[in-house]
Amino acid sequence: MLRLHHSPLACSLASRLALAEAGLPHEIVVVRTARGENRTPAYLQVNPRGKVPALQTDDGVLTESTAILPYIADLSPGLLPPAGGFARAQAQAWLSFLSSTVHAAFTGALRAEAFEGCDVEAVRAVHVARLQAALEEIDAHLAGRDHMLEAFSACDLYLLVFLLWRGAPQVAGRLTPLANLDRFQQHMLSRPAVAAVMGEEMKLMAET
Ligand SMILES: N[C@@H](CCC(=O)N[C@@H](CS)C(=O)NCC(=O)O)C(=O)O
Repeated sequence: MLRLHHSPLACSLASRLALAEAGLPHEIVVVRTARGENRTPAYLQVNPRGKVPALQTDDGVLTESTAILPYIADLSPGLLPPAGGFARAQAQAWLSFLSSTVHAAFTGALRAEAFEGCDVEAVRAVHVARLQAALEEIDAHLAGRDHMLEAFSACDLYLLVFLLWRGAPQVAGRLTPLANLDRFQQHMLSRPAVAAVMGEEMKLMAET
């Protein structure tokens, strides 16, 4: 049985959505980072980095969204192009961009106070600018298309999570609205599996 360690609306949501879209049997273990549950000795045994997602498999624990998403896709063909070809490499390039550029910019913008000894507003402004540039690039890519790749994929699920983060109070009103991203977000939220997971996420958030 796959067990996903997940915090509500965190980046681990992409892995949760992928498991749901894949229709794979799995269990969600809620680790609320806002309550420090990712720093408990028990969780550090699962992931010594104290981060979500962590996916427990029969072969061991897998961390990092850019590894977990392809792992899930390979268990249930259809979520990414087949491994070994150029299309899969292109998908991997988008996953890497989302992780190393979009997620990193969000981290700086949402948690600017974590940059010790730096001016919080200056840190936030730099990261919001990087975020805006990255989102504009993806918005341009989505012009005239419904998906990041030729068809629906795990890349879309990963992107959706970051689009949802645009509503966080630290960045709300500081990012220029982008029409293709907004259209994409609505389209993704209308997928039945995504809508079902988002309903569960809202319940978890209400309990947080
Ligand atoms: N590169 C990792 C990043 C994981 C990550 O930063 N997770 C955040 C939630 S979005 C987390 O666990 N934060 C808790 C903390 O840093 O205390 C991935 O993509 O899986």
